Amino acid sequence: MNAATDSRAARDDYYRRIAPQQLTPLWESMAALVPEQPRSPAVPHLWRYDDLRPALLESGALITAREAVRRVLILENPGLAGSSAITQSMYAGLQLILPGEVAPSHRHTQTALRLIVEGDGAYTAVDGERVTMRRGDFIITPGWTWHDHGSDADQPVVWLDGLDIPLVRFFDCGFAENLGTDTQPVVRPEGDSLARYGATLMPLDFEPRHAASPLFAYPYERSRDTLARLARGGVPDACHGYKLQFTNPATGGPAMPTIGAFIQLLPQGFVGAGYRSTDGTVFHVIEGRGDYRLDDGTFTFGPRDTFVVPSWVRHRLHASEDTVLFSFSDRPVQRALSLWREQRDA
Ligand code: 1HN
Repeated sequence: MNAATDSRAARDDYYRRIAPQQLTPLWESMAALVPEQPRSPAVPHLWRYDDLRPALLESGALITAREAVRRVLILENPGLAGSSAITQSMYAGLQLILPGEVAPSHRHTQTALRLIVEGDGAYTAVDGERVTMRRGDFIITPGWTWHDHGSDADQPVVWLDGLDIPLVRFFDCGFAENLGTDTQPVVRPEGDSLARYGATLMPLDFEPRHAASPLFAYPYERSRDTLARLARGGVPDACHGYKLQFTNPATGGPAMPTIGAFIQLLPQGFVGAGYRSTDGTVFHVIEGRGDYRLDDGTFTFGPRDTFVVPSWVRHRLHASEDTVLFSFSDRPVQRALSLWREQRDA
């Protein structure tokens, strides 16, 4: 027996003997515990809306929104099977509500966002105010605020949900409760928060009720117009085209404390430079077509598709038409903890 096999056998024997004491040797796992750079188990993936839409609509005949509480198909990352996660920290799903249905009021410590994918005329109520949802609108549900959804539309309405579920699970700080009624009392008229907080004006007596934006609905009409004006007036970023962050107007910071949300315009013919960042990011195509190129493959996207780029995976965005992408990630958390990094090829 040579020295190497002898030490291997001796070490394995040692590991077996210490295991019952819940002890393991750091030197066997050090490189994996402290990698030289992120190597996410999450993988890039694209969900083509036209392909999944039949299954989503079929769920409408299987269960009501009331029985389901939320009738959602989870977009689970193929590299994170069983976790209900699309990145290590974020959850995403597509929610269906049919004409006349109600998704009953509840609240939880998880923060949620919605991006309306298909159909106009459903509504969501958040913290005493109702807003009608239209395609492309961005809506937030701050943690621990009552929220319920309903639909007066004459067709199915679908939106993308993004929540910080894996992050809250990691910290073991999830709480939830049902209001016990379908809908919460609506105490302010529709459009109230947009008027108060969405017009570069703030009430003098404004006191934050939580860390998230007091403006809870960001109409697509406005963000689309802003992007169009930016594109007329300036030069696109080499990696991102024209990209903006949804902000909390009271702070200028991100709209939610745990989730960063962004919207960007890639003009027709845009060929983005390589980019990677430590915040694994979920993209949703509001309009347009293009592809994102990875070092080892290309995904082609069209309207209403959703795709994910994990942490530190280099990618380049190309647009064959004027394209508007919505995206979200855990960037505010990483930045608050001084962990966030990015690398640009240009
Ligand atoms: C939730 O409350 C909603 O309010 C959507 O629409 C998805 C996933 C897990 C837990 C709560 C919603 C959710 C959720």
